Amino acid sequence: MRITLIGAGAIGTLWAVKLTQAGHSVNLVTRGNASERTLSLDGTSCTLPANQTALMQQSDLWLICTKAYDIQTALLPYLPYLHRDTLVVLMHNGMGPHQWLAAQLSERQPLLLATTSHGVCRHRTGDYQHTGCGPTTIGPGNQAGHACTFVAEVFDHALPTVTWKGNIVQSLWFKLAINSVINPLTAIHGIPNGELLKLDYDPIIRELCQELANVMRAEGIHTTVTEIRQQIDTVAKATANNYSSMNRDVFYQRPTELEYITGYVLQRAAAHHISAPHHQQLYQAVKQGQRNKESS
Ligand code: KPL
Repeated sequence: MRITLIGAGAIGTLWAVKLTQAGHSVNLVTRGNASERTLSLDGTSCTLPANQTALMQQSDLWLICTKAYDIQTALLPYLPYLHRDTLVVLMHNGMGPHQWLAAQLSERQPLLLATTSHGVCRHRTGDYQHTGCGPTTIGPGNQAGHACTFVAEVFDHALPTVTWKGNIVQSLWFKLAINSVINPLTAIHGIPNGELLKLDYDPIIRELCQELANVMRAEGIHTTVTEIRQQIDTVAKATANNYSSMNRDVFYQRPTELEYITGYVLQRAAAHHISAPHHQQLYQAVKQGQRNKESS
């Protein structure tokens, strides 16, 4: 397939390299206007064309891997180069931006939403390392997307496992639940994901899971506290040595995805009149951590 990948950060680099290795023609949209860009993953370099509008127009699929808060700014200048038959796949942490994107596309343009649990870390040299494997789930983000189940097979061939899920919103909620526990806690305490498996963190994680179960059920997701907890523990184990993306963002004083993760949980809790004081505390604590870093 001819693929345009927007957002060659950690997850974007992983997919760009794996899709290229699987035989697809990948071109990138990056900051700046360089006509090519070299990505490095696990010691393997891969030079790909970049910022070439003709390649964007000819693409069968656009894969958007930017941070949630960057989606509008990153996409808006390039939307004129999106062919009406091109499939659009959105893959990011958090929830919210797909509603904006769906409104930009015609109803006939397939939109797919994906969520992935791979761990990738960036070394100071700018090289990326694939530090933890996890499942990827993909499914329809609009009516036209329902006909695109084959995309799961294409992605699965490049970086297994990828499964198709008709009800992708449910998977997005589970990923949101995982991120809303792992990311703020590891950012506040400055720890890798695996530390959360220690008993010290059990009481707060229990409370967070209970609040998540309340909000998710109100959103029509059938789940239990135990199921949410199991998913969090599985990801914490699989990415034990990894620092979460929010941990890195706070550490390097970059913007975080807090609004699209904890912010979204709080927004949906408020909409259902559900109290979520522990998520509220994490929200404030991450904000305070960011302020402290800025002033230090
Ligand atoms: O998605 C992640 C992130 O760091 O944002 C997890 C799965 C928690 C891996 O670190």
